[in-house]
Amino acid sequence: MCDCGDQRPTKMQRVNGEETQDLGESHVAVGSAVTAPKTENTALAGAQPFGASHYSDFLSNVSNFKIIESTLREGEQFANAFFDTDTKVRIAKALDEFGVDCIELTSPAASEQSRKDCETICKLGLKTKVITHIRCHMDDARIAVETGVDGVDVVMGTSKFLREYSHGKDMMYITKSAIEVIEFVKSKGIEIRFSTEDSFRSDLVDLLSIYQAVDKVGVNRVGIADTVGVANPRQVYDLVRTLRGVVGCDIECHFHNDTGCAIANAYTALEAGATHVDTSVLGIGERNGIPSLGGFIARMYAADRDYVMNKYNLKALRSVENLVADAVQVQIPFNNPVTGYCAFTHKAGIHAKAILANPSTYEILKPEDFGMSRYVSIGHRLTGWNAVKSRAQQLSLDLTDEHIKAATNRIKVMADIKDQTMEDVDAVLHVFHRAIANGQDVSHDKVFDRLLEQHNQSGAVEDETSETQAS
Ligand code: HCA
Ligand code: CU
Repeated sequence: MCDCGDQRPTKMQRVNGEETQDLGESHVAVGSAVTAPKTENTALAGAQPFGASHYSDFLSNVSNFKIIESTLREGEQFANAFFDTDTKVRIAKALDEFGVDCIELTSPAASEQSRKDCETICKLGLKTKVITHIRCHMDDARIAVETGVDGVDVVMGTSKFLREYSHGKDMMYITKSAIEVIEFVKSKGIEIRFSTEDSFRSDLVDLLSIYQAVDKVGVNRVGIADTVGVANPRQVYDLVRTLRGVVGCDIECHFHNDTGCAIANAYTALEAGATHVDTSVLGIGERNGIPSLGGFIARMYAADRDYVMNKYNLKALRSVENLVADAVQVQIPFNNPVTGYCAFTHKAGIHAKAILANPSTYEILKPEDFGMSRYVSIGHRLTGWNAVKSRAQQLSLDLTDEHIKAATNRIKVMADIKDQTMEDVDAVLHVFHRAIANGQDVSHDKVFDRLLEQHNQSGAVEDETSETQAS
């Protein structure tokens, strides 16, 4: 199994939520009773803490979009990817379990095994539609329609780069081939999409004329592909909005992430009227890939939590990511949306205080909706007494606010030298608690240092015993 997520710093406390992670011994997992945030009781309860109040375009599909999950097609183009049949089946089932609308598979014309795998996946009886992805060519189309797929995605390069250096065909030839393939696939009762590769470096007039021509012959979707990752959200909005006025069919969008705009572009495309977005798990694909399923889902959740929660099984995200990470031998990125190891960890004292009072203050995603947990990091110089107090309460140590503030100062002094583990923080609290019970004055550095040393030497077990005796 992937060990992603095991690097969690040792100075965190879990403040609520279901425990779903395999935390190491130094990680303190605490029940929700003491610090469960009281969202319902706050003045903000009536507000919509997890949804951005968005004004929207009348064409916007941010609350009505479909995901074409391309881990088994674009993802197979990732440098590290080699999926054997069993792995493909497991990924397909995991994506089905998550609830994506379609999965896209490598062309059956790519290799004999690709063709067989395509047939195998079609026979799994998944709820998700199974689509394959082919060149705009009758030879490929004939093979594709025999595999049992629900849909075929066709693509052909239209930019001058690709027309000149890749296939060498002109727009007339491209349009003619597209219509031939579309009519053939449709005649078999199979869904068909036509996309232009490198759309953002293609001539706008060429693009609109070919999309119009394929729409006229009844294509189910047209696709825009930012093959090289050159587009920015504003360009995306303009192109999709223009296309929306020209065709009646659905619009799919495919964005590469070379300049880090893939998810923003996908979101903007939906705002402009696109209907389908391509993703892959962890964003794997050619070069640095396309929108990650998890990042895209996080973005859409922030726009319309109800739509996303009702449609997708968000708690399955982590396992599908782990499955794919293992298959292509990468770690889950530390800053991954939702599942990155610190995605729900709050550190600064000001943040911790507010989070403990109401998580909506600093969270737009609710970790428990994704089967994740919220953490507060305590043992550092930016810590605050509210977080320390919450930890003392979890340890059932009865300390006044003044004592907690004094303990917090101690923690800061120690954390100025190096970050403190949760055990270090707990030791300070235990020393304070015991000293006060015994009438010792811990405001003297020497007294405190001696007691702390004694505590550390005697060990936590003995401490617990004296704790019970003292109280
Ligand atoms: C590629 C093809 C593609 C196709 C996208 C699509 C792209 O270059 O590998 O079918 O819409 O990025 O253009 O992935
Ligand atoms: Cu691509």
